[in-house]
Amino acid sequence: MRIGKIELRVVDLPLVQPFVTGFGSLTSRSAVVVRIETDLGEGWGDCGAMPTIGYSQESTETAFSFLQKNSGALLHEDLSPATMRQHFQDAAENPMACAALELAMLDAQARSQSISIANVFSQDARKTVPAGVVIGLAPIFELLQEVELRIGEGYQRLKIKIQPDHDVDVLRQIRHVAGDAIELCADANGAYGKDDFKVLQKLDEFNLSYIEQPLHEDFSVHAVLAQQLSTPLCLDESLPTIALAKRAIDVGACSVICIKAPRFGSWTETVAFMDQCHADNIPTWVGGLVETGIGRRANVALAAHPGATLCGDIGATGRFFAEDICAPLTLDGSVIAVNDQPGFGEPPTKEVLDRVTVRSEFIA
Ligand code: OSB
Ligand code: MG
Repeated sequence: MRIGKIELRVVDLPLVQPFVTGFGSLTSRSAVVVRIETDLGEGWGDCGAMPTIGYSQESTETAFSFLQKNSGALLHEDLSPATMRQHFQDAAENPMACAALELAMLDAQARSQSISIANVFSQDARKTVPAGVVIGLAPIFELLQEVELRIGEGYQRLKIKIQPDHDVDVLRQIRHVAGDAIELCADANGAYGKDDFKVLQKLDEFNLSYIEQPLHEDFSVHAVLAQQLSTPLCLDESLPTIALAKRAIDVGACSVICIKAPRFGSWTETVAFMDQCHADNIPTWVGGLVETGIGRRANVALAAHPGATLCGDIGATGRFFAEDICAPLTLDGSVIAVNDQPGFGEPPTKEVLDRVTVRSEFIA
């Protein structure tokens, strides 16, 4: 494929309610959106980089300036989504920016071949994926209300953000309200350290599917913790590359993998990794980065891969945004339908996209 033009935008979408994690309170999501015009047609991608650094070393600003500076090298070259990466030298610092470009190329290619993104990722893609949602940090009274709301909406699995002094008692009350049939897991975003094993052991009683990123420590400390818990460990921030994800499994630092293709820097390499995890019986699930409708659709398509054996952070787009750049994704009972139209299906709504764009640039 040959790219003739690249349109970079920063969009800013207000959240319906603040999303509070250990990284802070997110009240609006600024994100980079990429549109390419190619000899095969148009393609869209969005960038997982968060508005500020914290979750990773990339931000909306660093991703935008990386793409502004470097994506011109792609113009008019004969490229595939895989060979595109050879044009980037400093890509190690900008995995999410690269993944956004790759996604746009995959979308253009899929649209031109009338294949859905889910079928690009797997010929055996599921038709629906289970719906899971993340519940941020909040006072216990609000949390319990949100737990009831989400269960009523149909979610099968709730991921509860935890941190020191917001853990054992919170999960006990949530398990009580949610009942035993709901899948629960906890995400600490690395809030605990090597002296906190005792409190983490207390979480074993709540029958969590896994504890995600409990520690800010290295693999060896996670491996020791894993030995002392009956609850499986899952890593997120500690796995910035696929190579590190493989190593984490090998050294026993975790037994479950949180898949975020933008964090790994490539959608196609992530699919190959999921094929391998599936063959090796390593459970994985697809996480989110509060993406726009483009990235959310890509996440749904990835969650349709047979290697995504656990329910992920795959929820309705209205959970974060009253208005998104794409048509909303909604729950159908307790699942979300996987798009079967070419590429992502219906592209972003031009009128909304223009209204929420705060910065744009054409590379041609
Ligand atoms: O740790 O999984 C995380 C959002 C931004 C950065 C890190 C994380 C998250 C979430 C949100 O938990 C998940 C979602 O997008 O639904
Ligand atoms: Mg996480």
